[in-house]
Amino acid sequence: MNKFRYYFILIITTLSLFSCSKDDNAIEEVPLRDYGEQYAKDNDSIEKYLNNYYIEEITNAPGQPEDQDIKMTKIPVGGTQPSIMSLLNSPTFPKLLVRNVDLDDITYKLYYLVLREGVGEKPCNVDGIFATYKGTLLDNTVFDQSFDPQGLWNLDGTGTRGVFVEGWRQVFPQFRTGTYTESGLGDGTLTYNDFGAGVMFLPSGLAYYGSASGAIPSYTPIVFSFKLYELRRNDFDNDGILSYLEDIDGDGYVTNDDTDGDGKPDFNDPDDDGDGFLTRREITVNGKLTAFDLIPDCSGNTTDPDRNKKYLDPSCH
Ligand SMILES: [Ca+2]
Ligand SMILES: [Ca+2]
Ligand SMILES: [Ca+2]
Ligand SMILES: [Ca+2]
Repeated sequence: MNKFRYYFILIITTLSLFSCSKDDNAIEEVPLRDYGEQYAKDNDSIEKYLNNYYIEEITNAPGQPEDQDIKMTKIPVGGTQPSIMSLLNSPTFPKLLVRNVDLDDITYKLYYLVLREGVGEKPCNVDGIFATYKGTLLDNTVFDQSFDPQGLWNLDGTGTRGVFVEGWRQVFPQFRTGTYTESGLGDGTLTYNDFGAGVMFLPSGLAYYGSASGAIPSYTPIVFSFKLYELRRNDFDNDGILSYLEDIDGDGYVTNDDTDGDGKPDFNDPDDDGDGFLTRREITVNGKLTAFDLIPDCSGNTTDPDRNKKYLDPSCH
């Protein structure tokens, strides 16, 4: 079960005009809907949107806050505008892509639009990201937005700006940050260019599912357009190895890498190789953490790029 998923208890207060009943106040745990059935409905709604809406405009304004803003509009009756769905796997940008996400015993098709990939680094799925976004329902009603490029969101779910939407963790690792420079105004204003920008179309199972959130009703698919400006590397388990460096298979996601097979992925396991010695202790020499690139294998080798670093080697500590 996904550790970031949370559940809720709906408290139902029954008010009776005939107040003698012992059942006046009952607390009832409402079971969540079947994930597969709900996903089928959500996917229908999302695909209908993708087939019936087109991209009316993508703002091209380098260095301006509105750069890469997108306006998606319903195709009018008789209209010949190409639908968003017609951009599926397009060789040019904007392109619509699909990512398969296995969760809750089903495989979600996660549609996302790439307006621009970005030129910088990719966040892993538990890093911090500096991003702006606009969230809408499938009728284009805006439920939330943030315009601050220096707003930090923690994909690992920690802190006051921890992200609880699984779709964000799935989509952001497919994009890159951009570049920024001082605006020259001397007031600390930054000008951003070439950042990653896109739109994600999330079934409720990859968003808030059975929980209503603000203006989002429960069991509702949602859409986020977003811009990824910068990132911050996290060390979720504080073992001295940044989370993104615990991505052993290099796919950009650290939740599927578990060196000792104990069910706790390396990014969330303080003893990665399960030898009983904490990773942090294995990479500390004379009270100082060894730089990641210089961590030796069991023989002391620090240069072979294919060496098995000692904190991942259970026969060595
Ligand atoms: Ca770590
Ligand atoms: Ca991985
Ligand atoms: Ca483990
Ligand atoms: Ca260890």
